Amino acid sequence: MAVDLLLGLQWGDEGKGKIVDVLTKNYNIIARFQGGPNAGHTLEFDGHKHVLHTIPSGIFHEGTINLVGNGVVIDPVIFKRELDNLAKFNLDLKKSLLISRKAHLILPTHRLLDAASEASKGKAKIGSTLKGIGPTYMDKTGRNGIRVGDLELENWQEKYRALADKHEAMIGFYNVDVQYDLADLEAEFFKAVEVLKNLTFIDSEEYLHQAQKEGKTILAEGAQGSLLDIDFGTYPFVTSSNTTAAGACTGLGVAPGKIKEVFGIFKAYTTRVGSGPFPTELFDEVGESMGRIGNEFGATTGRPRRCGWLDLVALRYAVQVNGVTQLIMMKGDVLSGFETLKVCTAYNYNGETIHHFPYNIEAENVTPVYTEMKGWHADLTQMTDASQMPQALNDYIDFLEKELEVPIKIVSVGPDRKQTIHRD
Ligand code: 2SA
Ligand code: MG
Repeated sequence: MAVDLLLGLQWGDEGKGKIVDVLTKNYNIIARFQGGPNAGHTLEFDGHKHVLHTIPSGIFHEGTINLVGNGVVIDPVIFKRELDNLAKFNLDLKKSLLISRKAHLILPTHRLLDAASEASKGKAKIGSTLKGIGPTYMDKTGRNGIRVGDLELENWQEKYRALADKHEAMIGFYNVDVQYDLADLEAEFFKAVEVLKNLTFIDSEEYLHQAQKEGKTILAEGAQGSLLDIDFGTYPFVTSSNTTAAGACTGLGVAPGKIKEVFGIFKAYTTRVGSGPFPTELFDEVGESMGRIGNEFGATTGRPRRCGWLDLVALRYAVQVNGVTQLIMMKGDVLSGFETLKVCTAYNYNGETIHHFPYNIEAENVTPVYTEMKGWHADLTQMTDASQMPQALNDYIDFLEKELEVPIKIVSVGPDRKQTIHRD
């Protein structure tokens, strides 16, 4: 049985959480493969809004198994908070939420190191979510990390102490003002670890292997977006994991040949939160209205997101790196009411027109080349069928499909589960 994959094609916040929730009925298992509590996956149904950070977005469906894969980094403190928020749903989490023993733990000192590193960079800061993501992945690749499976061993606290002490010394080296009370943070951490230990830890690669043999359907859920990938994103303004398709293989232990559909999600425009290049960013009232109408604020940090036109150079690159087989367009409803829409189809790069995503993207060397399209005025949010969509929206979609050479199968017209139009 194959594994399908769902990932963001821009700088995150494309709406992965909503679509995983919509697609969950087709799958037995939803598995997160990278990132951690830097993610904010927002789901809306029955008039309620839920933000998930580490827990996979299939959690509200009875009978679905939700797996936190080995490629994920877990902060027990935030995880406990997520569990507390789920308490009112009476879910059987011991059964429906499984955690890979090989997933790494975010320690309180990883968060402090993130803060110290950002403070030391001044204006050049990454604009991280300050959740300790970078330092935790550094300890993973530096072979110093503490993993979920270690919590089952007798001596894990010794390992913890040694690592936390080293981190404290490192924080000192940054020579910046980071205020903290480690005793308090640790008390909270150890309490949360005990809660985490009540859940089911598994050898997840083996579990997924068996599940595939039994014909179970699996959806791998990505976090952040392809342009934040540690290898293919706008480095150094990226996150510290592989957010692209390959990350699902290493983050779950699934072989490349087992991956079938790759669902690529994008917004009908573009947003970015945190620092880094963004060629189609708008600094005028158009960008401001996208942010206001689209309610563009970080789901984890509450930071306002930067907004701009759709960038097909970047999107084509993401489609290519991921091998996207089906596209899903989000937030078309936010563009309702604009007289003209612009879509970037190429870059003017150091005086030359290019169609690929270049190595060095900085405001001074990239000017987007735009194609203008007619906007639409209809309110899309009540639409349920493709036949109701205005002609200008159909033209917009046709244009994108031609440029990207991949069909757009779903158009989302609002945050609710029900505001989802399937196109065949
Ligand atoms: P980090 O914390 O080390 O991963 O930050 C590195 C960069 O990655 C960006 N990043 C994100 N971008 C968009 N959405 C993310 N999740 C939250 C959300 C973000 C929030 O869903 O809104 O609430 O601010 C996410 N996570 C990481 C980050 O902005 C840095 O540019
Ligand atoms: Mg998000």
